[in-house]
Amino acid sequence: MMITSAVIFDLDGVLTDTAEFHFIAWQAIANKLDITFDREDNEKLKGVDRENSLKYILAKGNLVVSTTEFELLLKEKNDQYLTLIDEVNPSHLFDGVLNCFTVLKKSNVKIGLASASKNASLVITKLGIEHLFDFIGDAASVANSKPAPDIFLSVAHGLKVSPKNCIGVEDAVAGVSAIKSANMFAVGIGDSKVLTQADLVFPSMSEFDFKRVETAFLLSAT
Ligand code: B16
Ligand code: MG
Repeated sequence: MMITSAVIFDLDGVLTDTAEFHFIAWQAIANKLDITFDREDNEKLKGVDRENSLKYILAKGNLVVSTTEFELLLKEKNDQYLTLIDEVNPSHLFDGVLNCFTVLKKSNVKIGLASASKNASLVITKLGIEHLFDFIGDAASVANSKPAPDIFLSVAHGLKVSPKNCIGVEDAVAGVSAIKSANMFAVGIGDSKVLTQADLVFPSMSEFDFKRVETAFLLSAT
């Protein structure tokens, strides 16, 4: 019988909503460059790392900048993002997350974090849940960002479990692709019409039902 060794969570859009802060910070950069950047654009950047997000914005504006300017823009965006997330506190944790973690701990299932954000540890600390993780992945230390499987595989390695015994939880299309490329069972949080690659989708974390996840996981392996 297959046993779930670990559940590996994405951060933004699964445990909390930092997308609005990314949006405000990227829009300020885009405005400065005279490039239109709306919420539709922001949706496309969910799960996409900082460098590739800036590349997307520059391509949208048909703009080419020097390496120095590129680095300065990344720093400016991140400085503003850090100012914005200063207000993050435990009340920003999505409903259902603490309950889900309690169920996993009772079931002896390890908990990992696989975020594309280099600020993930800071956000997790501000949310007051750092102590609940068995391993927190480091986005800065992996070669390829989502949809590549690297961050999910590095977290499985850090947790000392086999990827085939892991379940990944993601809200972004690129993130679900990363989980599937890592050969893990993918749980999507959001719209099943959007997260078509996911093995199972819940509209939000408050509907996450570990029994249903395990049953579907077992069935998928037979
Ligand atoms: P940073 P996730 C991702 O977090 C966000 O969805 C994405 O919008 C952001 O650009 C990326 O982190 C990088 O964040 O600039 O803080 O390193 O969804 O993978 O938890
Ligand atoms: Mg996400």
